[in-house]
Amino acid sequence: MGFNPRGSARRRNELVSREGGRVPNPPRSKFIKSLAISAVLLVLTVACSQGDRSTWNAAGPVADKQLLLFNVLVWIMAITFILVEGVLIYAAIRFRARPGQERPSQVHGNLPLEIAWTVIPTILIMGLGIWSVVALWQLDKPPASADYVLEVTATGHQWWFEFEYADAGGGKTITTANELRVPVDTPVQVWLESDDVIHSLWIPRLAGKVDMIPTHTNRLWFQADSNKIETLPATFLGQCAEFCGLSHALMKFEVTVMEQDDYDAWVEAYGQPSALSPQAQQGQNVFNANCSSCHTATGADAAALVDGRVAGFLAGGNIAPAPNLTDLATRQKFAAGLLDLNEDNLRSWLEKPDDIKPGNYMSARAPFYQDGEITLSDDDISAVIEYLISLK
Ligand code: HEC
Ligand SMILES: [Cu+2]
Repeated sequence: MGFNPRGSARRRNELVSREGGRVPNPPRSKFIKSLAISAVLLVLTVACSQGDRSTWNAAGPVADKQLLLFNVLVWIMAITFILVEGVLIYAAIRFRARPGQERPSQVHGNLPLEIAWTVIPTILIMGLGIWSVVALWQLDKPPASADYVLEVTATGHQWWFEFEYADAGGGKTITTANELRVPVDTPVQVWLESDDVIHSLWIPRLAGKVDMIPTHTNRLWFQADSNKIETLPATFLGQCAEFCGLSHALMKFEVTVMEQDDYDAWVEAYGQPSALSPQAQQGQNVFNANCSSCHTATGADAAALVDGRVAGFLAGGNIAPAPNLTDLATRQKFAAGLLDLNEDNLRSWLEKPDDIKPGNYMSARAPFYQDGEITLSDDDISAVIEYLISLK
């Protein structure tokens, strides 16, 4: 038999404590602890809803639709929960067993009640279900009535985002990283892919979260509405929303919403060679010798380079898929939205990328890193930084 009187006697003795005093009641301190943890979690969740990453601050039709669906679901669920639990708690207290009480009258069945609590939930669940499915279809692709849709392919990499525009405007192909630029009031269709593991694209104020799955293309669309944005250009924060490894939490990006004219100017300027200072020219040589096996800095990636990188990645060689740096100096941030773009931060990134992004595939694979520290000379580092900040 499972019952062990000696064991439980020993346990009871321990509760009276070695000093002979009474031990505090454990369930109660547990209750206080969980109350404290809940309070902290509540504060944290509230903090999450602040600022540029708040889903409650929708800035376009897709985010609006998601928010409405969310609000209606949550309110219906909250009201149902409070009603049902309220009646349950009331009944449990009001009709609890009392000493000396007689056996209460036994009731069997109540047809009107039973019909009501079958029909009401059925209507609620069917209604919400149909609405959710219709919303899902609508969130997939832009309305057919749109006369222009910008198409972008977003690829998730450990741990950064690549954005390719097959036609960014005027037939120009653009590849960039970690900053998605779009014109305001324009529907954007995003094709979602992954190069390694599953990631998820999420721009809380605009759209998301949809998984980026290797060998399978998903899609979402969004639009930023000028009447919901105070000033342009406006920045919307994005984040990978599917755990994808060591630096997942550091895998961010930005969506920059621009006036059409500013966007067109960016497309126009992309990849145009700019005049380099002598130091930047030296930097270009350093770049070509050390960095261009993984990075491109002159226009969209050549297909051969992409294939070579993927092959090298699979073979575990000295190369890895890496952000296209052609327009690096026009970005506000780099290293997947982590650092402001300036010379000091570029230096920190180059010198010890692991301090910024643990497990990154730059210091893991580039031959000029030893134990995560750069072996290039100070002179070369300064020169390559000068080159990087001339990439516009
Ligand atoms: C082995 C391939 C490889 C080599 C060689 C390499 N990098 Fe990288 N680099 C990467 C990868 C991968 C990332 C993305 C890391 C991440 O965000 O997780 C990266 C990120 C960067 C970034 C940030 C880009 C962005 O859009 O956020 C800069 C800047 C950069 N590298 C500069 C350089 C320079 C300069 C050199 C040469 C001195 C170099 N890299 C050599 C693979 C490489
Ligand atoms: Cu991730």
